[in-house]
Amino acid sequence: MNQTLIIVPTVNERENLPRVAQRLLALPVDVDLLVVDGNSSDGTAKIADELAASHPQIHVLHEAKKNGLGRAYISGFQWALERHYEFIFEMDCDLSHDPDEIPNFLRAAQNSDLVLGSRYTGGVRVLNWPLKRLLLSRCAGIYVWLITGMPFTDPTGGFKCFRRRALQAAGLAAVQSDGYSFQIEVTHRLWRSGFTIAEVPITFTERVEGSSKLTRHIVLEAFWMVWWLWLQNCLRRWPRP
Ligand SMILES: Nc1nc2c(ncn2[C@@H]2O[C@H](COP(=O)(O)OP(=O)(O)OP(=O)(O)O)[C@@H](O)[C@H]2O)c(=O)[nH]1
Ligand SMILES: [Mg+2]
Repeated sequence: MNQTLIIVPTVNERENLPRVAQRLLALPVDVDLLVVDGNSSDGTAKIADELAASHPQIHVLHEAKKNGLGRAYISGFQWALERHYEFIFEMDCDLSHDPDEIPNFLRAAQNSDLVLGSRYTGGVRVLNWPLKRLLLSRCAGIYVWLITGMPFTDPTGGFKCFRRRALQAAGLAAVQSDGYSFQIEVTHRLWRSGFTIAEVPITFTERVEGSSKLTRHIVLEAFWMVWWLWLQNCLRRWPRP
């Protein structure tokens, strides 16, 4: 068993999953892959099972239904904590996140509890997004900072690496949200408890295959969740002393 686990949630990622798996297995560092499939209707789960049957580094969790990104990651994190993984990644299965950037995260994770991939640190690195999506993402980051004080440039991003100790302390059972809000909530729980969080620059590319699962509900959930997080931190805009 490797020290590093890449958790990849999937809903209808038939075209992308084999490519993601192949890119991960070709990395210069050894990693395991956990696919958490939300009952895809396009055969993704079968592809995942076939990949797992031929590669001992690949594992699959099958959810009974599409439960949202947050639930998928929480199942994946619990699976990882029941085993001995030290570096536990979140990564999308749409190739928006470049697997070749994983070694940069691992380097930063030597001295951090959580490493966030950021599209916006030191300039904007987003390819093929409409201006509307880019503005939504940038405004979300500024909004999170204004309300909660959390100073990261890309708090809604979903390419990140947790150290085992951070996930153990994150109180996953109490996490409420999905989608972008899930990303903000888990990072906020660690930030307000004083964990060390680093950002590494990433380049984000709009998906070519499959379709986005972003909905209006996901955006609204994040809008309100930010206020709830500020309340949970006793109206403080800084970590607990
Ligand atoms: N298991 C599971 N996976 C999901 C669910 N919703 C989305 N995913 C997967 O989570 C990853 C991120 O979803 P995307 O649709 O790319 O959403 P996004 O990255 O927030 O939005 P875009 O920027 O538009 O791509 C993809 O690999 C999806 O297949 C879900 O409810 N359950
Ligand atoms: Mg995506």
